[in-house]
Amino acid sequence: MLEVKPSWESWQLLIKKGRQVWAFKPDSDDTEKHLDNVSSLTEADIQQFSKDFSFDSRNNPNSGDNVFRHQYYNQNYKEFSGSRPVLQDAEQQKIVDALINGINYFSSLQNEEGFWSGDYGGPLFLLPGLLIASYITKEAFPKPHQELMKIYLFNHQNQDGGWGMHIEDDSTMFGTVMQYVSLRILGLNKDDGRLVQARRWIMDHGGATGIPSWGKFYLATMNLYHWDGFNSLFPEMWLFPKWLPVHPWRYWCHSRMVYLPMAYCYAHRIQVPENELILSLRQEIFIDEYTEINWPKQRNEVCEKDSYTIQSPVLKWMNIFTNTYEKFHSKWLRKKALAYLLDYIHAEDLQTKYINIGPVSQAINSICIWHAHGKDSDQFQNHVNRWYDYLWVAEDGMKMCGYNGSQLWDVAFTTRAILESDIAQLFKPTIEKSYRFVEKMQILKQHSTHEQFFRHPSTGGWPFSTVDHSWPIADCSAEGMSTTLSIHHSGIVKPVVTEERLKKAIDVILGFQNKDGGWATYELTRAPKWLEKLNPSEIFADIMIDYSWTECSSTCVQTLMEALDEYPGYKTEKIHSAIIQGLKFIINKQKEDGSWYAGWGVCFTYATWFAIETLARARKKGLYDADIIGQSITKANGFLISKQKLDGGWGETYKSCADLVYTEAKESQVINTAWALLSLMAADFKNKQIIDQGIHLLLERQTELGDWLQEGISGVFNYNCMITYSAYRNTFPIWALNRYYKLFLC
Ligand code: LAN
Repeated sequence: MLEVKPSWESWQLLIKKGRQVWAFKPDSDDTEKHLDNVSSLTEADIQQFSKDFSFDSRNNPNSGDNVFRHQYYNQNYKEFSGSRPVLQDAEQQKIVDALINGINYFSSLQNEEGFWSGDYGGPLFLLPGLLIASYITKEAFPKPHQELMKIYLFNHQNQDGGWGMHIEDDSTMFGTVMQYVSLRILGLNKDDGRLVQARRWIMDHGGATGIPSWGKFYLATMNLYHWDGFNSLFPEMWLFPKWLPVHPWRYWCHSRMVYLPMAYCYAHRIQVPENELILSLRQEIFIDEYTEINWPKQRNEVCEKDSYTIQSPVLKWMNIFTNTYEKFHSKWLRKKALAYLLDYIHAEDLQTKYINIGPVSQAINSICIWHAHGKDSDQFQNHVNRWYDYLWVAEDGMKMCGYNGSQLWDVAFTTRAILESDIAQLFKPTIEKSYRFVEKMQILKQHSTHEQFFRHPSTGGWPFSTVDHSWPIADCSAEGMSTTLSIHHSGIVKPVVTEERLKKAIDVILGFQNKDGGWATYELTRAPKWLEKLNPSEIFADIMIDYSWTECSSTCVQTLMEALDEYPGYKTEKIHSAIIQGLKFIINKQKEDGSWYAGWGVCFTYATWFAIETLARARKKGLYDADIIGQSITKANGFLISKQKLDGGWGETYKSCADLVYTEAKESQVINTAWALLSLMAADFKNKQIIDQGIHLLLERQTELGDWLQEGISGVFNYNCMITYSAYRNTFPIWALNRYYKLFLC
């Protein structure tokens, strides 16, 4: 049995159709009733919370997802009772045993619906956004949630008193001021020693005037920053003709869906009325007297700890224009633009069943809907209901996740990892459950407002999380399809996903290919690269348009290769040419040292795995010039070997992503090791000793239960913010061991 601390037990994860919400002492397992019993928190409960959720982030700021894992393990774990392959060689037997234990352990965490829940935290600016929304709308979180949020925020305070943008980050003004304000909203006294220390950090770094623009926005809604200190968001640009390259329909959907409600709040100058807390906070976070601050001068002030991208001259000029327009704007046009923004938010709400595309837009949309329809409106209450889809409880407290989960993504990878060899036949129930889930998550219809609001065709695609979220993503669609096919081929289930549905998936994947031959995330690239010059965020790079990525392109090419085999005769020429263009794109992205840079994982080992896997498959199928592929793979192998550590493993830190250079972690990391091993094995790398050393590290690091410990963070977005993928520590070591088993042991 694993230890479940007393107060962990009072939190239960409720599941429905992929939805996952944590409920405090729930009366039933109905997700809709997760708030029914939350008033029963006692003083003793609170004390127990602070004992049971004490967490030392100096050791490792990444929690191990133990609240969920220990509960599930205790409820579901069964000794493996199937017939294990028996090998002559004791060392080899250890590898098979590690593989079986790894799958057996992880299967115990799969729920009845067939997916793996998990922590998807990491960024530290999300929870504050939601707390600010809850403060403005006076829709407070229940006490138990508030207590656990406080614990989380303190658990991630850095030694210097500040907070970073994500859990591994050094302190920044954005991180520090946002957590500081959050803690004050949650009722902490300003004289609390930890807040005093945080204030010192803020003052030592120039005060909150230098918070980056997203922070300025949140502070403005809190009446802690004058709206004059914020560059205009020019809501009228939504009324531009669609052919203009700067029309926001062309932005990357996440930027579009964040700047949309931000523009609404800006135009209405939404702000909470002054009150005691606000007046006090104004004295706590600024160096100068609040009323004396020259606000327009602060618009472009950014603390140097935060500055990641620098404002371009084009953006500066545009700001001068839009800020001037703001002074004289036409009331009629403004009204029209605001009506349009609200219609758009309504459509997004209906399309996503109020989940919304992501955590930032969910919180800001909630504010807009509250402003437009009031606290008691169904629309607002539906939003509030979905706030809980983003919250997660782990041993470091309650956090807000980067999405409403990574359900489909994790099922796809994990299932494919198990299906890598015949070992899967020993885990039929796991695969059957996965199949049920993947089948249910395919997007089969789209909302009537889809086209009107610039959505890319969805039907046949798969999302990253759940079908209710319903934004399909290029590589998630490909993963969904590949997983379905792999399960069909295993013979473990009776197929129910029809040929027609899979052909729709192929169409979706084809429809996502860009002119440059690659694949982006949710949509096609809709505007030229120079639009990036208008990126106003200061803290993220490449957020303006949806770019083609090595990882997304690789997955799509792999799935299209499978489609060729599966449905010979179906759009063969088109698929063939899409594959060739895709391969060219991938080869062109290879760096001089043989590696690929990743946009969504940490980092070079991640993208290199995707690329090699794809190129090696293309080589086997004879789909591309063998010499060119051969050279590329040889170079990539050279890169990987050069990065192997003395203990046989590989390890990168998040700095690889932010600095764009390979940054070695002090210790090897099992996830990086698994990616490197998967690549080398896919490439038929001949020096087996190197592979053996890596496999040895995976075995050494495996716990007795068959788990691996959580090490460094492994996901990223927009180069500069990191995000947790809690399933990766199991999925990828399992996958690497299983490939080794297939190639060398059976
Ligand atoms: C994700 C999560 C999944 C990820 C993959 C599918 C892994 C990737 O291959 C493509 C990009 C995608 C879909 C992705 C894009 C950016 C997201 C949505 C996230 C990292 C999860 C959270 C992040 C989102 C932008 C966070 C909110 C912050 C903003 C800057 C708006």
